[in-house]
Amino acid sequence: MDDTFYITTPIYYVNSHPHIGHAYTTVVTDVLTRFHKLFGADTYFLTGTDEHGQKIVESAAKSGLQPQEFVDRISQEFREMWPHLHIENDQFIRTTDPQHKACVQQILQKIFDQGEIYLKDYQGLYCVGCERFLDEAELEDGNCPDHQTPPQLYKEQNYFFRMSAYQDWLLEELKQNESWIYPGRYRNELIQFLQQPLQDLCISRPKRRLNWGIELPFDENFVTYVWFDALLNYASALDWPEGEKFKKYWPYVHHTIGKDILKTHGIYWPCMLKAAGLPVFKKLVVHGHWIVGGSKMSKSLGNVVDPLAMKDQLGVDALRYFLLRDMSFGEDSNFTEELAITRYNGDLANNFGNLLNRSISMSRNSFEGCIPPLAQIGAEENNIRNIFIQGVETFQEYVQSFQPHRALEHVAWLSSQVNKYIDSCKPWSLAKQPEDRERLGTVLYTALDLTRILVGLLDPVMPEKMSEARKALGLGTEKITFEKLTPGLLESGTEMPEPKPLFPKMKLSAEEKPAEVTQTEKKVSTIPDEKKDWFAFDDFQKMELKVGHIKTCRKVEKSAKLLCSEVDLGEDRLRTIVSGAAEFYSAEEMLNRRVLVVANLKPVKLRGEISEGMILFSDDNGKLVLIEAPEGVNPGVTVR
Ligand code: ME8
Repeated sequence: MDDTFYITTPIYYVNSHPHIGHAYTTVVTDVLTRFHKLFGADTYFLTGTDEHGQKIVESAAKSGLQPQEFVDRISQEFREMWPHLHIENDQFIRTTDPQHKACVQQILQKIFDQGEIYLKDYQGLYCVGCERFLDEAELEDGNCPDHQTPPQLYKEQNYFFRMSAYQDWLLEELKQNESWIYPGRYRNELIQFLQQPLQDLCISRPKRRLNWGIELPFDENFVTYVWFDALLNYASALDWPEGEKFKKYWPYVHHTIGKDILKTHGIYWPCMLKAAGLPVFKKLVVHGHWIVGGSKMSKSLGNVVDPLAMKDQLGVDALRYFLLRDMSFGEDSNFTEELAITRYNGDLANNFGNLLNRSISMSRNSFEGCIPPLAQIGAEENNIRNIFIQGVETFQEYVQSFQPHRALEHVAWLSSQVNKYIDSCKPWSLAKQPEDRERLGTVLYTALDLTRILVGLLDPVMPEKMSEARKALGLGTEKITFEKLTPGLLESGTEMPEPKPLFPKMKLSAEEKPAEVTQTEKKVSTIPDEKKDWFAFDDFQKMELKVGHIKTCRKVEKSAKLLCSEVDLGEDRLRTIVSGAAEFYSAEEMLNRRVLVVANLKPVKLRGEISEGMILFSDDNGKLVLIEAPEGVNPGVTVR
């Protein structure tokens, strides 16, 4: 194992809020960093945000903000999210950082001076979601396969990087270096892709179409293509070319990415590095996607899971554990609240948590609150100690081969071995016979000692919970070093405080509150800064929501915003309801719509009109869209 380890996450687009997919990549990267630290490596962990390009400009415009203000805001959300998830990154880079921009320009100039960038007329199909030109062959029914939208046809003059010149070299590298891309099937995918001629890469956008980007150093009429800009963050963050960090960490660079950006990282990036005269990355580590409700999470599908909501429900460390344990690295995996809670109850509450709790309780009860003395160890102790010595090695191998799910599966297995050992030695029976006291001490010592090793192995995944576990074992707050993860090093006689369950069993809220489960899964991330101000179901019951039918509608005089509607709610009269939607809907457009109405809102007077209820709209950063009731539902029907 190298004693230096540099690892990066993708830098995330700031066109939408952080979701559980971003959280997964960042948690995996954090955990891998912490493990390498545990194994004694000097580590560096980089994450950040990708802030240029057409997608960002379009999102900023939708929010009614200037691009800079918009990216500042969302980038801050990512930055603030990570400590909530116990992420300890060494650096957070933004592609709008001046130092990054200078680095991009310097590298572009270098490649341009080498004659590997040229200008030509171009026509291509551009997917804004992917921020790249697509080949015709990639389209499915004329749509981008990832975004299900048709690409836009652009005809323009642009600068191109002679990527095709690197095809043979890249193919050879991929064939020679079997462990370069992990898991191997992604390497095969890249090799397969390179069976077709590699096209040169369009690396500019004319400013008249897009001016939110890094200006090309050799032509002020163009900005840099967002992927060419973004990929270079991995080097610019280390102060390429002369920075100390660059010299120290670059030879050990590992990139963690989702499979959606395999091509940019596995094709564009090595070619760019080669052209810039930089050594290529050491390893590209590719994971699959979290699937929610049968599809990859996406804002447009409305199936985005908010990491903070999930963290509030499960606890941060248990969420981290679930993410790592349940996704076989490289494969897609389903995300449901039910799976998360089942995993929590199985591995954490029933297996590991129970082991910790019962070992401490039994020891405290029989040995005056202290870790028992270790007497003669027998065949059972030797056996389980050997399992652990081998187990720690196996665990390390899994981590170093980027199989965190396997590593955690192995810990769960080790934990169940100790539980079995306790069950077979029956300390509760030994406690009844004074002549078995030495044996009792040995059994309980062994259980506690091996639990200590598990705590050390789980610390990178659940740092806060394992700090509590160390305190519970009387070990103090200091982390257990890797050399100490071997049996027999627990100190007898150490006092242990009364244990509190570390992972109290959780109820599946699906059994009790099915509506809430669906809501959590389908919720669009809102990233609240503070804990949510939840209100009880009984309070919700107080609200009368009804289907209404708009019979008349007019603009309220001398008001730019207000519309006044007469609404049929299935009562013997029509209600007058005032809405602040005149900027988005004309009175004619409102007429005859079936809408959702809060029917028991206290009447108020607005600009002289009495309003007896509220018509519901979605409010997308100030843009109101009417929420309509389904066809065929009669006025007055209750909504819940
Ligand atoms: O692609 N499951 O940014 P991005 C698992 N800016 N991981 C997921 C996921 C899901 N459903 N959805 C997203 C970009 N991710 C570029 C990267 S790097 C130089 C530029 C994670 O905000 C996963 O790591 O679209 C994926 O590769 C990344 O977020 C895409 O983030």
